[in-house]
Amino acid sequence: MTPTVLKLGGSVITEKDRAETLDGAALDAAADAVADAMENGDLDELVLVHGGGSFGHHHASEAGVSTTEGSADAVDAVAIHGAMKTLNQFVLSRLHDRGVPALPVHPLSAGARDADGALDLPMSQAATMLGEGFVPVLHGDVIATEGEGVTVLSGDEIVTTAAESLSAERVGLCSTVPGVLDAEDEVIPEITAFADAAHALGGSDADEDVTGGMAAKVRELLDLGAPASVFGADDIGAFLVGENPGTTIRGR
Ligand code: IP8
Repeated sequence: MTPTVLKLGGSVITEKDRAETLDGAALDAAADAVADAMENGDLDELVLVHGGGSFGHHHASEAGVSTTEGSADAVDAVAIHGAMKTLNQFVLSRLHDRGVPALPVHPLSAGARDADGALDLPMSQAATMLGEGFVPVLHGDVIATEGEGVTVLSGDEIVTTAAESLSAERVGLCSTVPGVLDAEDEVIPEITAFADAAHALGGSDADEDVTGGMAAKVRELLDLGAPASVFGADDIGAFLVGENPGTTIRGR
């Protein structure tokens, strides 16, 4: 099994500045690219992950919940989780419209974090789904966290966990920018150590993103066994057919 793991950034598929608003055209284009790659036999196995955009981040920021600040309020937790399930349903239905056999995996019901922040997110559902020809679709979520109630689990952390557990061959992060940008806003083609890009990496460009920006992504991707690509929405198709658009991050 050599799956490809692709994350659709929440800012790509939603209007990030308006609460719970989908970017339908962007999601359609992403779903087209996935359907084309599967139909043409370019993909062996695919795991999709999507972020929160104006669904999860809006509710998380209202409730004051982040990856480190928890909440013991079940109503707040369900508001965040419910918004993410709504977004997940949009993603699934656009994929189903194109014949992609997508199935949801909701992290809140699957995993937990211990008091040291270590994530336990079993991938047996996703692995079995892949074996049965499905495309598992995971999403950023809230997750039960020892000593904190629930905290936010970002899609990026799911990507790295899924990539390691499922021995992914390739990892792609589709973002609102065409790659990791240098000080002149040019795409850095390859990063093999954080120092390659440290001077150019700032925080996230949206105030309500509670899970950190490009710097955090690069650090996590450098730790992966598989090469990872960071690219913009126009390059989803190129990535899925095996090209290396945007920035390629190879840590090991
Ligand atoms: O957009 C965050 O996922 P991300 C999900 O991948 C929530 O950081 C619930 C805010």
